[in-house]
Amino acid sequence: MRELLVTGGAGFIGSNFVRYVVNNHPGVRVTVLDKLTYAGNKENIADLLGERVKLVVGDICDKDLVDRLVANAEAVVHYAAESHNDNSLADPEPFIQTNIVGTFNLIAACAKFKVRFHQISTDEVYGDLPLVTSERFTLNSPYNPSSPYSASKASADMLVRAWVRSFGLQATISNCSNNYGPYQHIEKFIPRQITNILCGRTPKLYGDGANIRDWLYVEDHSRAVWKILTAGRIGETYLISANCELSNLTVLKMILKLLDQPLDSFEQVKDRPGHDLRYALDSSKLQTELGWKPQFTDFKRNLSKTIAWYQEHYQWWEGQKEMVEDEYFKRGQ
Ligand code: NAD
Ligand code: TDX
Repeated sequence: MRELLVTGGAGFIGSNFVRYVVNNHPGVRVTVLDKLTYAGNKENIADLLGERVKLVVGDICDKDLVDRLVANAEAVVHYAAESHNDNSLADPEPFIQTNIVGTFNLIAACAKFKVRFHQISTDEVYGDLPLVTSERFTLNSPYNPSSPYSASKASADMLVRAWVRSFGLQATISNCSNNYGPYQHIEKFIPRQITNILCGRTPKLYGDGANIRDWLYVEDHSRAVWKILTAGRIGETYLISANCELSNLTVLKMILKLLDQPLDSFEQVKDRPGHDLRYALDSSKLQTELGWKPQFTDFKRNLSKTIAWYQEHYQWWEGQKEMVEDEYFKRGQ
């Protein structure tokens, strides 16, 4: 793998992956294809741009551009997406375009030019689990998405599977749990609460905060994707998780404590419609077959590192804060 095309490489997880590749796999060159939507930021990869990393600003829905770039790649790692559930409830249309039509363009081009494809997906395609069980989603769990976002990701995964079977697409899929770490957009739960506190706003908890998410530090995700890309079996799906289940209330209280705030200094706001209760994934196939193990397993320590990153990068997020919070305010959140 010497020539990678990384879609969405200027977003949160994509930019962390590009950084991981540059730091750990010399000899690999990366072309990032990113539309630079509100969620994409050239700054995320600015220090990497040069001989090994190029940025093409463009849309995965642009067939001609996708064909041109895929024809020159050895593999495509597909991160580009509209990624926020709340936005998909307010305006689903861009999710259908980017997540479904955009993925279709990429896999059609990869099949045409015989280029290896890796689909980045989410645990949310499986729907949710009850709060009080030890059950986890496995590769046998049926797809049962709840929101327009997760339905669009599920649709994209299904297209990839069909292209593997019908057109011989050389593809793998990974479904990952909730990521956290540097460069995550401040619309998402953890950075929203950190930056709320840093700029004197009250943290906002949906409903009673009992909902559970399964947290993974973003660098562990990058290592897993590299393993699957280079050693995964074609046509297979791998689930990525570090078994770090925490309720939203627990995470919020950890953030408050790490920032020396009273533990009750948050506001309960309107719950998300259709709010998934609990996610949990069984990643044993990735662990036993490909030898991946999460390395960043101390959640409190990595949360603290993440808080420090937002403290040290005010200029990265403060320009967007008011706009993001105005949107939430309009939705009662
Ligand atoms: P993000 O919103 O931070 O980044 C998405 C990137 O895609 C941005 O840079 C944006 O500009 C780009 N993009 C959007 N539409 C595009 C288009 N039409 N053409 C080209 N580029 C476009 O998202 P993220 O949180 O980094 O998620 C990346 C991927 O990982 C997504 O596919 C998401 O479904 C998946 N995922 C995310 C999580 C998570 O916890 N955030 C967990 C599992 C899977
Ligand atoms: O202000 C908030 N208060 C709150 O209580 C926000 C923004 C969220 N929440 C809750 C909703 C969820 O239960 O926190 C939890 C996490 O919310 P998000 O950060 O919006 O993530 P989630 O909806 O779980 O989806 C994430 O993980 C799976 C990513 O955004 C998806 O792209 C990924 O597929």
